[in-house]
Amino acid sequence: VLEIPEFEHLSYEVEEGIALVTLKRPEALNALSQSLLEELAEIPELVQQDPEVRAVIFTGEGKAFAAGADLKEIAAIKDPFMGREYALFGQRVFAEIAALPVPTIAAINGYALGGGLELALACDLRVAAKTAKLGLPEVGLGLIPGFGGTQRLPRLIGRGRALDLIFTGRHVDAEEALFLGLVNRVAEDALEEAKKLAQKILKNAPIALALAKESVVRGEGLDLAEALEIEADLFGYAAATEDMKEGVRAFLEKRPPSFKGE
Ligand code: CO8
Repeated sequence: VLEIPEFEHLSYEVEEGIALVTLKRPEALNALSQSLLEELAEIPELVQQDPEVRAVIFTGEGKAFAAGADLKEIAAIKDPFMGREYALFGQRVFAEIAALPVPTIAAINGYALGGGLELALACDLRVAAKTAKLGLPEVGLGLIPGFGGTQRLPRLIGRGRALDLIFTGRHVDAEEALFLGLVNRVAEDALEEAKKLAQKILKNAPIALALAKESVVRGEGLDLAEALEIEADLFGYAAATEDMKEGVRAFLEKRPPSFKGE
């Protein structure tokens, strides 16, 4: 039986294969305090221990997804070593989220700024509410993005577009975020739309989903020839699954497939 810890700053619920992680510090616009980050750090293990969980959605309570790292704590950083440790801690937490084998979606219900946007960038997909505002305002505070933003944003939307956001620190609305490729979908209700997207994804073969993600993630940063070899290896694994036989048989028999994750 899985022990779900008592969280103070977030909630964790699993429903129909989807784990929902809700940041709960609405009084501080879900600013990522050290204690909130420590709780977030427990999520990847919880997800991986539970075979029922086939997708994860991150969202925020109230009017923000997360308005960044906690500026009261940042104000206490005294020297470069402390700053570096602080950045490394957040980076490690987000790297573990990014490395989850199941699809992850950020349901951006409101502000996603600084560390908040960096959490969304560590997810595979992003769905924004029409009223959401996204940005990396760090340079306006004399800082730079430190939880992965200078690396994940240019990889996602390209260097020029990323540097526009990083240099100006401006907030972009959902419509512009969609145009930039920063979010995948815009909807009235980000969480509802994220759930629909997860349900659609979960109709597909689970091993194939994990292998597809692995191929994309491992290929990043490699040259094309090496990355294509990884794709071929992983394609081989997928082709040897029971689900592959079922998927192809179902197509030929003109019926929906019934995948077992085998
Ligand atoms: N940290 C702490 N508290 C916050 C934060 C935050 N990031 N954001 C908002 N709050 C608090 C406010 O202080 C306020 O508290 P109180 O009611 O006690 O005064 C409460 O949340 C509500 O906020 P506002 O009254 O400001 O709400 P508005 O609707 O007027 O404005 C904004 C909303 C525009 C989102 C505004 O709150 C804002 O600009 N927040 C700061 C956004 C920001 O700059 N984020 C980036 C932080 S830096 C960062 O994330 C770096 C990550 C990498 C770190 C690595 C470093 C080594």
